[in-house]
Parts: sequence; structure tokens; C-alpha cells
Amino acid sequence: MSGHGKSGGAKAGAAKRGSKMRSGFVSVVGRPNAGKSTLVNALTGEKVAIVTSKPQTTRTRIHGIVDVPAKKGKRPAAQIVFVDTPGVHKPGNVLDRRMLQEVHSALESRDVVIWMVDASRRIALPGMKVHEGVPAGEETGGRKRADLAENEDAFVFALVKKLDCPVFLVINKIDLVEREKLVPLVAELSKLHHFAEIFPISARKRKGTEELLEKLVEYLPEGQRYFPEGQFTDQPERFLVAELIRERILMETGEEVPYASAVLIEQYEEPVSEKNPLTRIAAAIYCERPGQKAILIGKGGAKLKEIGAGARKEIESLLGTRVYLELHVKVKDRWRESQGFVEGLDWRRQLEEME
Ligand SMILES: Nc1nc2c(ncn2[C@@H]2O[C@H](COP(=O)(O)OP(=O)(O)OP(=O)(O)O)[C@@H](O)[C@H]2O)c(=O)[nH]1
Ligand SMILES: [Mg+2]
Repeated sequence: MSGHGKSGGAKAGAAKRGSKMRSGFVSVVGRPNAGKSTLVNALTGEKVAIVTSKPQTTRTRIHGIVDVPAKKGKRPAAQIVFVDTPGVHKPGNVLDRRMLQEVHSALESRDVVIWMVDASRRIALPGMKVHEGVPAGEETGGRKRADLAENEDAFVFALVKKLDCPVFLVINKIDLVEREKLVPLVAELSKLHHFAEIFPISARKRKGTEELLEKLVEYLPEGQRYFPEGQFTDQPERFLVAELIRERILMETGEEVPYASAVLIEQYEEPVSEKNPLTRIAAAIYCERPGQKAILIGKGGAKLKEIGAGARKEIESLLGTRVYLELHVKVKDRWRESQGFVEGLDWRRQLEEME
């Protein structure tokens, strides 16, 4: 089933021949693991945000910038700045509260908001018939932590309901759900709120994503680019690198380790020779307990090697140079409860301090 918009939105069809360039911010919010980062990457055509099957992968708001060319007679050129956000969950520590703060920030400065729900999961909101989703499995992204977090959708919806901007309801992972279940889900969700548009999509299979992009342009105000053409994120490379290392940790470890891990770049030397460029990077992986450190290092250092090798490949493809990557693991007791440490992880803040 391809994505389609509900017709009749306030500004639908407003784009006219010869109209001026449009630009704006589109924030993407939803429960953890819904596929927000997958969508932002798909629309940007670049890996701006890391994606894993584990919930709470994204920790900060991340911009994915898309330049949409004009279509003669159909629509003007546009620049859309997508703002990927951490999955909304009940905060249990300082890190969680910081993540929720990032969501609030993303909801403050935006032109359109996308509320993403995961059609493969159980959705039960007041005023709608329960949607059962599909059984947990590898395809649905593990789901170990999860079903206790059922009211996360309700929590996000409460935020979304209060907004005064157009809200697109995006129902993701339709590749996992039979059509007979999808049709009533769309109907039930559409009763909840006056959504500007409703799009069933598959971010992973890129089904419906182009249509979504086209429709978003119609809702953007006239305006010039916020970022130079060709720039696809606001996050400097060294922070993308830290994220790629963290992605590897999330993929290679289980239980509490992914959640208790943070990565800080300690040394970042750009290539000196143009002929055979090499970037030298040293990074510290922080965890909270000696037992987690032992897991991260592994027997004879095997796990850390695996994390390093996997991350290095990704970093080389991002930077287009060879990479020398040195990783070490540090224990910082209960860092997720430390205001100072959590704030120090914020790349925007790190950047300010470097300048
Ligand atoms: N089958 C299927 N899986 C998807 C789709 N979109 C995303 N996924 C998978 O869902 C998992 C979570 O995707 P993410 O993009 O990291 O989700 P997120 O909403 O950014 O998660 P957080 O950052 O934790 O809030 C990954 O395993 C994705 O590959 C989809 O359309 N279909
Ligand atoms: Mg994410």
C-alpha cells in the first residue's frame, strides 16, 4: 500500500506556478523505536541519525536537511529541516529528562510536526478501539524492554494535541501489518484529532516517503534556506563519529549496557596528507559499572575490537578517509544521574566550549 495524504488540508494544493521558495522545520516525534530516525535518514538520503532495533537509540535532536527541487508548474523549491528527536518515554533519570527536554525544544521551533506511530505495536488510546499490532520478533525490533511502555503513545499524543501547527499523523512499519488491520487503525486514529494529513508508510522500505515529502512542502511557509545547499545535517563530523561508535555498542551488547553507555571523542586529528588521508580518532566509552566495562571489553579484548572494527568501517565511509580508531572504556558511576556529565554529552554544548 503506498502512502497517501488525506485530501482537504487547509493549505493543500496551495503551491502555484512561479510561487516563491519555501522553507521550514518539521519535527518528528513519537515513542521509542517507532522508526523516526529511519524516516529522517530515508528523506535526507544520508545517515544523519543512528538506527538500531533497541528503543531509546536517539538521545539528542538531530537535523536532517533536505533540498527539494522545484517541479515546473507544480511546486516551488523548498528546504525542509527535519528534526529527529529521542523517543518519548517516562523519564527515570537525568539523561531521560534531558532527552524529553530535547523533544520539547523540537516542538517549540517548528512549522509542521510529524507524530509517528508504529503500526506493528499495540496502540490503545482513549477514544479508539485497541489496535493489537503484530507479535514481537526480530523484524519488529526485538521488543524486550517494552510492553510495559504501552502508554508512551498516549504521552506523545498529549503533547501533540496541544500544538497550534499542522500535525501529520504518520503510521509507520505498514510492511509488517496486514491491510485488514491497517484500514481500521487509520480510521480509529483519525477520530482522535484534526490531523492535517495522515500517511501510512514504511520508512525502512521507503514506501510512501516521497509522497510525504511532497505534501510537507505544501505546508511550509515561504522563506529562504536555513542551511547552505548540499549540507545535510548541522552536526559536525566528530559528533557523527561518536554516534557511529555508540550505534555499534548498541548493536553488539545487550541488557543494560547500551543504555549505560556514552561516547566522548577525546582526540580528533584530520588528515595531514592529501595523498593517503588518515583521520586519527581516540574515543572513550563510558559505562556505569565495572561489570559493564568487562562486557564492553570482552574476553581478551574481543568485544571492544569488534565494536572498533565495525565502527571504523562506518566512519571511513562517512569521512572518505582511512581511519585509525582507538577506543577505551571508562567507568563513571551512575553518570546518567549526573547533571554535569549528561550536559557535557550534548554536542552543541561541547562545540561552544571548543570555540
Ligand atoms: N519493518 C520495519 N521496520 C522499521 C521501519 N522503520 C524502522 N524500522 C526498524 O525499527 C527499528 C527502530 O528504528 P529507529 O529509526 O531507530 O527508531 P526511532 O523511532 O528513531 O527510535 P528511538 O531513537 O529509540 O526513539 C529499527 O530496527 C528499524 O530498522 C519500517 O518501516 N518497517
Ligand atoms: Mg531514533
